[in-house]
Amino acid sequence: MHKNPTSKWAIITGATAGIGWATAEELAQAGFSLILIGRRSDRLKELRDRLVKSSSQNDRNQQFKTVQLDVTKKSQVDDFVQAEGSSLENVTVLVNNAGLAKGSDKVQSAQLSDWDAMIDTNVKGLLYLTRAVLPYMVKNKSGHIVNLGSVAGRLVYPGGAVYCATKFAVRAISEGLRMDLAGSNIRVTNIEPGMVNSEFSLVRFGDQEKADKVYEGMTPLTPKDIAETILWCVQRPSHVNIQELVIYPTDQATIGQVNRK
Ligand code: NDP
Ligand code: 8X3
Repeated sequence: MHKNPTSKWAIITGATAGIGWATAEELAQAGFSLILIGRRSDRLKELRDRLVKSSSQNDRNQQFKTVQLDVTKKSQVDDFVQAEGSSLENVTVLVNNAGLAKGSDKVQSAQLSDWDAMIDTNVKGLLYLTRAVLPYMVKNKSGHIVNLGSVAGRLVYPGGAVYCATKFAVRAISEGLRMDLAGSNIRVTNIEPGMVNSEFSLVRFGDQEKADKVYEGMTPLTPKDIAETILWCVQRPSHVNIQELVIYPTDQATIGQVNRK
């Protein structure tokens, strides 16, 4: 793949913010070389620079590669696979994190473009990357797919029909993958967080004030909380597969029930 690679390579989609960024930092700290995917090239560069700096301080033989890519664009995923070629054999972990909610309108008044964005990113993008990387993992008889589901993949709330549907889909895909991959020694984990203070609500509402209100008076999870959880799942012995992991802030009992000061 690259000169003097470490044996552990992970791909993280949506590495330019929030959970993906924090996961890159955790995995790098644990010695992984990384392929970092996202649409914002300035953020990818900033993240790479940070990782390179801290890894050289640790004197580690790690590599960090950035790929500006929109996971909803199959042609871009194809180009990525083509460019990487058989070097994808070195990838042991795929973190399918890129995802978003757009709006919270009722079905009868929602924007169709919001639905397209959520379905294309959260479901189709996840599938494109998974399909691209899996054959190499199957050949190696080893690998770990970590999907970012959500508590919204277990419960539906008003104004969340389509976002929830995409996360229910992530859960179904994770379960189906485990069945299809039985005997392949490949693990599939579905991480299902509650409220995490990232750019998620800003992207959803397009308004910082509205986004801040979501977490007002309560203590949400941080992206680092989720990243540490992902690393823990990945670091279990290979015979242990954390299939699903639901993680809420202590201040959130369930969707819609939040303790606010
Ligand atoms: P952020 O908005 O902070 O980060 C989302 C990331 O996804 C960004 O790096 C963004 O990068 C990337 N992304 C979005 N669309 C695309 C695309 N088409 N192609 C490539 N990358 C894309 O949100 P979070 O970190 O909170 O979200 C990460 C995941 O966690 C999502 O799947 C989300 O649904 C899930 N989740 C979040 C929760 C929360 O409360 N925050 C709770 C439960 C689950 P860029 O814009 O540069 O492409
Ligand atoms: C994000 C969690 O409750 O905002 O997946 O839908 S929620």
